[in-house]
Amino acid sequence: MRMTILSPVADRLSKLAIELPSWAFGNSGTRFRVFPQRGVPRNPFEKVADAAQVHKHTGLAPTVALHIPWDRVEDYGALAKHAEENGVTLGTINSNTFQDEDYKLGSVTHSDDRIRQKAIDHHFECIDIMDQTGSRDLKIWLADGTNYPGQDDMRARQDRLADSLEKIYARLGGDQRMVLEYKFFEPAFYHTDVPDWGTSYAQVTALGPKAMVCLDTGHHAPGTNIEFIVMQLLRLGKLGAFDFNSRFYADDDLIVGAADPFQLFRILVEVIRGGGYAGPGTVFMLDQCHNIEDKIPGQIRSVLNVQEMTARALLVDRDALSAAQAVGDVLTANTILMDAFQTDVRPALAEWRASRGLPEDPMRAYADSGYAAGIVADRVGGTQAGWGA
Ligand code: AOS
Ligand code: ZN
Ligand code: ZN
Repeated sequence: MRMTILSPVADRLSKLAIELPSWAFGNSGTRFRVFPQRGVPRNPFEKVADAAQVHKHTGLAPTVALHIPWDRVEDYGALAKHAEENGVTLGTINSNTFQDEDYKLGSVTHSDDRIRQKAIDHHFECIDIMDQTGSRDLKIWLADGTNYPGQDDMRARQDRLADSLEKIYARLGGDQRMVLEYKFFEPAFYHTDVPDWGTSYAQVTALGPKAMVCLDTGHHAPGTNIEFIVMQLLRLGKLGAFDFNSRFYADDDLIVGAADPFQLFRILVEVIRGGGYAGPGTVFMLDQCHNIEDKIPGQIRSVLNVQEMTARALLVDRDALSAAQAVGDVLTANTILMDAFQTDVRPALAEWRASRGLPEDPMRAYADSGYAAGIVADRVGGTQAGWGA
């Protein structure tokens, strides 16, 4: 086996595991139009089956995240069993307090106790589901915020947020965790109640060790140094999860690494540097939508992009880098980093896959498998699952 480039990092590379979002497989779109695709899943069982295809061809995606109520089923034990039969397991449970009329002015931050309790109860339901699926993590992203200055008291909302999260946190089992995602805009545009990593960090730190921050790579202002935030959260022991995707303008939810592979590389360098790689502490999730491209190949491309940039980040010569940094050799230090980034690892990764009984070219293997034609033929009738279904 050659694999000369990757030999020194092959073991670490084999630890890469990426969690897929069930919603990436359903119909999706923008606020202008949803473009339905033929053969998309009609229910959570079919979403899990499609996600399993990604793992089958790449060996990189052993878990699937669910979104409640989109993925609500009668029997979560049956869904977990179905996942296992397909070679994957169920992962993070995502709560959803953004599609209910009651939450127009807020959910866990709402000034009306009835609505706030309803949002808290929804999270209790999510924790009950975690008990049945064996999931460890509850992911909370909130659409809460305001559109106009003066619309509501930001300070009071922050206090209600803390109180609600405390109640949800108290429900978590011994091995369960909560990850709190931040986003500085949309759907609220004047302020959001969890706009940035600092707010998420302050809130989860007040709760305790089972609460962590979730960093969605699409949720920052243009020009933000995301890898600095990664470094800081790992340093503080609070980077619980990533939502990986890529953006040109806003929360584009495009294929990770599509817009800026170098940024993905820089993020992964800091993850590895900070001890966040391949441990239980920091989950690598995707949060993407495939509005115009085919969904399963879109996910395959995404996990391969993460693998490729992980391989390059693992190749950074740490000893040489530290030595150059220690003597203030600016250009050598930068060259060491760029050498790793500019290494073409694709042929070595194809060999790496072959050595593990995986297809050298997962995109081609999926295309040749006939699965796509099979689901188009089989999944006729019924409502195609998508956002809100
Ligand atoms: C929203 O912008 C967030 O990224 C959330 O993670 C959300 O739950 C996810 O995008 C599903 O819509
Ligand atoms: Zn997200
Ligand atoms: Zn988002």
